[in-house]
Amino acid sequence: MGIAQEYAEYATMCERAMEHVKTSIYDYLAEIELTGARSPIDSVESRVKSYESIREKCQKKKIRFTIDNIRNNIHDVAGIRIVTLFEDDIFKVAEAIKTRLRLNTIIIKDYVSEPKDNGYRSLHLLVQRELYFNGQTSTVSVEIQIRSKAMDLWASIEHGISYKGNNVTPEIKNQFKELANFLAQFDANAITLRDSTNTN
Ligand code: 0O2
Repeated sequence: MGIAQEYAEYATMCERAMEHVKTSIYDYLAEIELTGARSPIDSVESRVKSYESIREKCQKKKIRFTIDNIRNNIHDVAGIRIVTLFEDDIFKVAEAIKTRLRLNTIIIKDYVSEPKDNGYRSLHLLVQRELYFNGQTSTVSVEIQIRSKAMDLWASIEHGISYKGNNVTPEIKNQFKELANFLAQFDANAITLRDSTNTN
C-alpha cells in the first residue's frame, strides 16, 4: 500500500475518533442548555489534516514522510477547535472535558498561562481514543484547542501572515506580540465587565 492510501485509512480512523470526542462535547453542551445557564462555548469546529498539510508538517518537523512517523510524531491529524466568549471559560470547558467526559489520557499544553514567544495563546488538550477499525484496535490522538474569540482572531491573522513560513521581520514579530498583549487585556476587561453586571 502506498503512503497516500495508508494516510487515507489513518485519516478515516482519526475522523471516527474525532466524531466520538465531538459527541461528548455536544452532550456536555446539551446538559448546560437544559439548566438554562449561559453556554461557555461559542463554537466548535473540527478538521482532519489533508494529505498535503501533513506532508508539509513532516517537512517542518524534519521527519521522513511515512505512516509510522505520522502516527508517532504528529498528534493533531484530528483537531477540534473550541472557541469561548470569555477567557476563563477556557478552563471551565477543559475541566468538563477532563472530568465529565471521561476521555482517556489527557496531555496539556497551556499557552494561555504561558503564551508562546510570538504571543500565541490557546489551551491544547491531547486526548487518546481507543478505536476498533478495520479488524483491529488502535489508539488515536485528537488535539483539542480551546481559546477565546480574541485569541482565535489573533491566531487566524497570524496564521495567514507568518505562521506558514512567510518572511517575517523582527518589527512585524513585535507588532504581533503587541497585538496579542492588547487582546489579552481585552479578554481581562471583558471578564471584569461581565462580572460587574453579574452575568454568569
Ligand atoms: P494548522 O495549519 O493550524 O493545523 P509538537 O506537539 O510540539 O510536536 P506542534 O503540533 O507543531 O508540535 O505543536 P503545537 O504547539 O501543539 O501546535 C499545534 C497547532 O497549534 C498548530 O497546528 C496550530 O494550529 C496551533 N499553533 C501553535 N502555535 C501557533 C502559532 O504560533 N500561531 C498560530 N496561528 N497557531 C499556532 P499546525 O499543524 O502547525 O497548523
